[in-house]
Amino acid sequence: MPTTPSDRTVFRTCPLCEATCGLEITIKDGAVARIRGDRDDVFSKGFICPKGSTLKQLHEDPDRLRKPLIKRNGTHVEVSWEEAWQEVERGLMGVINTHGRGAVGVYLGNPNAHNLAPLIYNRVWLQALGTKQRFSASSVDQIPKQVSSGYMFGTPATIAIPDLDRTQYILMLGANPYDSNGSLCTAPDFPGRLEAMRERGGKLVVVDPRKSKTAEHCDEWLAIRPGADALFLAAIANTIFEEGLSNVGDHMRPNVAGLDVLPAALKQFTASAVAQAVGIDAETIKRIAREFAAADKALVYGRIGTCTVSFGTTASWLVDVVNTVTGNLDREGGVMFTMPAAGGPTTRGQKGTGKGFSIGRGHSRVRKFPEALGEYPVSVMAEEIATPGEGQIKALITAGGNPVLSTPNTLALEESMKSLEFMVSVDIYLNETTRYADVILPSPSQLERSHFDLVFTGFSVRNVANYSEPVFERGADQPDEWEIFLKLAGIAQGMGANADVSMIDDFTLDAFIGSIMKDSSSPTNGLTAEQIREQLDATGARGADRMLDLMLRTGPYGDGFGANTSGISLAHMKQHPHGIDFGPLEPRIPEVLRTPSGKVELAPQPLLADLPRLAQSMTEFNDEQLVLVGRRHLRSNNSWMHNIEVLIKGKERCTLQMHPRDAQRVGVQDGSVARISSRVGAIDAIVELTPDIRERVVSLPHGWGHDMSGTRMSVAAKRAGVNSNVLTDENEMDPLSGNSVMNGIPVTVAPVGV
Ligand SMILES: Nc1nc2c(c(=O)[nH]1)N[C@H]1C(S)=C(S)[C@@H](COP(=O)(O)OP(=O)(O)OC[C@H]3O[C@@H](n4cnc5c(=O)[nH]c(N)nc54)[C@H](O)[C@@H]3O)O[C@H]1N2
Ligand SMILES: Nc1nc2c(c(=O)[nH]1)N[C@H]1C(S)=C(S)[C@@H](COP(=O)(O)OP(=O)(O)OC[C@H]3O[C@@H](n4cnc5c(=O)[nH]c(N)nc54)[C@H](O)[C@@H]3O)O[C@H]1N2
Ligand code: SF4
Ligand SMILES: [Mo]
Repeated sequence: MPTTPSDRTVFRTCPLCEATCGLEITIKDGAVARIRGDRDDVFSKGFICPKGSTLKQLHEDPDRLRKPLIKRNGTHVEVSWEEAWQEVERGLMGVINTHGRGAVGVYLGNPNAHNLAPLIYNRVWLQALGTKQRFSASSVDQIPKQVSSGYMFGTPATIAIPDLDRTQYILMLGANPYDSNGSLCTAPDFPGRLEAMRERGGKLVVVDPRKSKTAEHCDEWLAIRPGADALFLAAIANTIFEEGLSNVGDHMRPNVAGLDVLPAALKQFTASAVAQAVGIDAETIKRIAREFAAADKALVYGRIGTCTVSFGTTASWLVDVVNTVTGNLDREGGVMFTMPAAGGPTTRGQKGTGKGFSIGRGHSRVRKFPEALGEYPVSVMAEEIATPGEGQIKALITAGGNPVLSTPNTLALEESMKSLEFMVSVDIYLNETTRYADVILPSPSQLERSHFDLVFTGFSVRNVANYSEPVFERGADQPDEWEIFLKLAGIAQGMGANADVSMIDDFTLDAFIGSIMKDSSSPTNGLTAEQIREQLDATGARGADRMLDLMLRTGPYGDGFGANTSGISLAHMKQHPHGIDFGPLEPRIPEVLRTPSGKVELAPQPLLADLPRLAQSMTEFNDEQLVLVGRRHLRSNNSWMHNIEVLIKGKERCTLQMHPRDAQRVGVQDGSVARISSRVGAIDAIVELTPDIRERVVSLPHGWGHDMSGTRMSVAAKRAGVNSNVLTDENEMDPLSGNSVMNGIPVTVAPVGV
């Protein structure tokens, strides 16, 4: 723990989104006086968005939990940590002893990906629990991209990242980085980087049913029909093949497999065959294909809008197919692979080949959906809780997640949650989800913990690393987040509420050292496990920091415990509060691959096998049907930054955007309240007319609906908005990954009170 003189300036990475901006935080009289962008940050160079400075308000938010809560007679009351842990032991072990370990369900939410301790320790308590009923926000987000990348490159962490700063042509689908600041492409000041590309003569094409803020700043906007990106990309690839424009490049030629079967597999997806279903005319599709193939350095980038649809995995695959067949995979200005400082699946083990990737190690109990990445789709969570029988979920643990607002068919999920025998949440608020918890365990504030972006240093547009020490000391009895997770692990192992977390931590570390020693590619300078342990302990670090030190030192830029004297360690990172820049991305194929063939698999069998379904979608669309898509706003963050007054004030944001002609057809007016209904539910929202949206498409943001009883978010409750996931349908999924369909939901819109 650093000591905390009352006046000082510290530097820290913002943990709120994937952009990982550097912050300069001025402390006066022991409190945050100001937060602004860190101009010396090696990556963000002073860029910040309106959310970054609100870490002050978040830290000071009186509604943020500082003590554990236990539900007594329907009301949450503050208790000591000791009491909370005893309750967790009683409740959790009660369920495990009666119904078995398979009766415990787990849901992990998005903030886990931005938080060092859970990234290291979640697997420890999950292993201790020994349940297969695992769910996460991945299956309402990026899992299709991970599945397609797993098939193509060998691991689900091997994701090809846009080389934004050197490209000359971006075909962007279903992403709006002007509001989201980017995803699966860590690039602080993403908008600035796009503008720089256009200034150097590059072209930005945005494919989005809505004229998003990014589309307002592009060279060409294509208003695609929701869900049709896979067809669009198939036709782009088809045109490239048909017109002889394919060229994978000399560097890639020996490293790709499946190129021979692709042209035939995609033969039926001609521009004219898909045009109607896609909603973009054939000539435009062909022109974009030609432009893309002719561009000096070009890349396709697809995100949420391409993933949370029923062809999510197919679209994600075709993104990389188009990149590869135009010679833009693994080359400057195309898509490339980041080299993460703390190492990971793309740096460890044998280089250039591996076990490859598959799904389906087990199936969900009720709907028999295949496992992917060690979890089941969150779309099946409610039925796993609600359906009686062996393996039914009776206890639920949520950590950093708000599935009630974030996952499909809220009403069904909530109904199921009422039947749980026990629920515990690790969270910082009493919100729509945690109100169901019997025990809520608060994480320390974002400013009371160390930070290192284990995930996003693997997906960034430059090779960078940045470590932040805690700004403030934790409150007297507030455990660190890793201690919370290891206590959970101890309890799940039957060690009880008094489980010794430092002992479990030592044990976990020793196991990790053991696995690194087994990996001959890890530099350990010939030391024994004991010597490594001694060196790590000598720094005084424990928990997440000590584990991070081990990862950094044995990572690709590490000091290897002396093997590389100019290499990095945690101590080294602490001397660089503005981060370290290891330079632009460099070609990594074939070394990065972990496929059994040692090649990029351009035509994975599961994707070829699903092409008939894609072909069917060319004819199965309904031009009359209104469909709902989502959107994000810069001043919001999924469901949970809505209790910050400075972010939430101003114009109402939770509105139903709609084309004036659609409004006329259904009889609603600008500013009036409309009822939106889907197969599973109905909500009322204020209509906002705009010509900047494709006809028959309406848009509503997610993460709202804060007017539920029993929560403690006083600011959010005043600007509640409505929950769009009352409308999303748990039966609509991407069959290849289990991802929920969150975009393109069939709805009707009608005036309220008529
Ligand atoms: N309709 C629709 N639904 C969507 C989407 C969409 O586009 N449309 N997007 C989806 C996407 S991409 C995502 S990622 C998911 C997000 O889904 P979730 O992760 O389930 O939801 P969040 O809103 O991120 O909720 C984060 C929770 O973590 C808590 N929290 C915040 N910081 C911390 C912390 O440091 N520690 C702990 N322990 N808890 C913390 C918050 O209080 C909140 O309860 O939503 C998905 N839902
Ligand atoms: N301010 C803010 N920033 C965030 C978040 C936030 O909630 N608020 N959430 C964070 C998270 S968890 C994530 S995953 C990222 C997501 O980051 P992005 O992927 O950039 O997500 P969005 O901003 O929702 O942009 C998705 C776009 O897809 C469009 N779209 C919808 N359906 C389709 C379709 O079928 N095809 C195509 N081509 N487009 C479609 C929508 O109109 C929308 O403009 O943002 C992160 N950053
Ligand atoms: S863009 Fe993201 S990382 Fe940067 S300040 Fe905003 S919320 Fe934080
Ligand atoms: Mo997300």
